[in-house]
Amino acid sequence: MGFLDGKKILVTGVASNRSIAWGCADAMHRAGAEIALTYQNDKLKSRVEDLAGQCGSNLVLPLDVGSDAEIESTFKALAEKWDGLDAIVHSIAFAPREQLEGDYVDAVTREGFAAAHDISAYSFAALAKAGRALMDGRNGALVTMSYLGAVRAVPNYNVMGVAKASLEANVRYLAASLGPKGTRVNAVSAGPIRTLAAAGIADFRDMLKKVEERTPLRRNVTIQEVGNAAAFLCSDLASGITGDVLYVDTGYHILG
Ligand code: 0WD
Repeated sequence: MGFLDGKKILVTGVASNRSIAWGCADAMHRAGAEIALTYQNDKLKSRVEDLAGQCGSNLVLPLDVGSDAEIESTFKALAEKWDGLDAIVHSIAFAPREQLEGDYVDAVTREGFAAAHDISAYSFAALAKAGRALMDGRNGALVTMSYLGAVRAVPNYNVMGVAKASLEANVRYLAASLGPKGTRVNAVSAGPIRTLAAAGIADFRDMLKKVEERTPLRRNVTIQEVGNAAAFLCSDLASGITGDVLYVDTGYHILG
């Protein structure tokens, strides 16, 4: 018996076996869930199909959240395979690389700001909207991935931190909006993890080292640990939790 037995979960944002989304899919599969994965573009297709196979799934769909038409067709394709959906994991972020280094005021541009907010924050609401019909009446859950830069000015994180603040506000507004239908909405705020997306942040290695030296548990978090927390939030064990941000960062956020 797994605590996600019988649940159907759509996991977005798998780009490699280092992706946080992969940690989520793997943890959820081990807890008994049936998994569908999405890939952003054709370059990632075969890699994501391989990973889906490792969690017992052959349901792999294209999804670029920058396109409304693609969001619509992904959920249409999902509805042809599944009669309902219990949870969506949103593990997607993007900002132009030049936004993620140096002084915030120097780096930020109208275009960079818009792109970061569109792909990293609006897309969560867009998935909630598109998935609503399939999730209706199932006491489902939405989970997204945030970072401490949403609430603190973290060097080099810049406009991505502003977009994460928007994402966390999105969690609260979506929770208020979808709660009456029984759908819960939460975020996991993960500590830094070396992934493809993290490689775009200047001095990321220093960030990992600084966390390791200071954080209460004296080590960085893993995608397995983030995946386990996301699995819990998607499960009935978390039935009383919505609109919240759960820190999975070996305790770093409590430090002064
Ligand atoms: O330290 C970290 N790695 C942390 C990441 C700490 C705290 C939070 N996060 C967040 C990220 O901001 C993101 O929201 O976790 C989420 C997942 O990030 P990740 O696992 O660190 O990164 P990665 O494995 O690169 O997956 C993110 C993927 C993209 O990968 P690349 O590197 O190719 O940009 O998001 C996907 C894409 O596959 N993505 C999109 N998917 C659909 N449509 C789009 C898009 N337009 N843009 C990016």
